[in-house]
Amino acid sequence: MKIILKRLLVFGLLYVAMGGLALAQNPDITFIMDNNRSDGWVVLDVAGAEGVAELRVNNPTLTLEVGKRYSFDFSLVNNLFHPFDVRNQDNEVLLDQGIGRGSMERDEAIAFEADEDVVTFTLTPELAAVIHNYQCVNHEMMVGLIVVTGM
Ligand SMILES: [Cu+2]
Repeated sequence: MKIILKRLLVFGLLYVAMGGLALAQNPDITFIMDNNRSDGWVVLDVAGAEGVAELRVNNPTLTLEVGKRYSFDFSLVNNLFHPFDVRNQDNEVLLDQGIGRGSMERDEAIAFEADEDVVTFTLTPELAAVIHNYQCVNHEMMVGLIVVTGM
């Protein structure tokens, strides 16, 4: 009887742990991105939140909330021409879609993931404290501010 209970407990804990991990990897909010030639980033739509970016204008300010997990969907963007990154106020790269030079990419809590179509990260308090703008690596004009709420 005791063994059965222990097994149930172990499986229960495993189940909870794996559920927690899966949840941590799913974005709360997804920005569907496009580019207006090399003039600007454009947000076509946002899933999971409202009023956090003006849609279909160049380089809208993005409002992000501490603790949420964010995805940026670049399925419609050629990322070879328009690689995305996130920077601090001193223009230093924090998270980088392209070649992995961002200084906060290895932070486990941020759980940064990137490929040619999607960039995903969790806005931890540490990241929120320094995040400032999003930028196309190749085009100076493609830059927009990031505003943080919930600090
Ligand atoms: Cu670009």
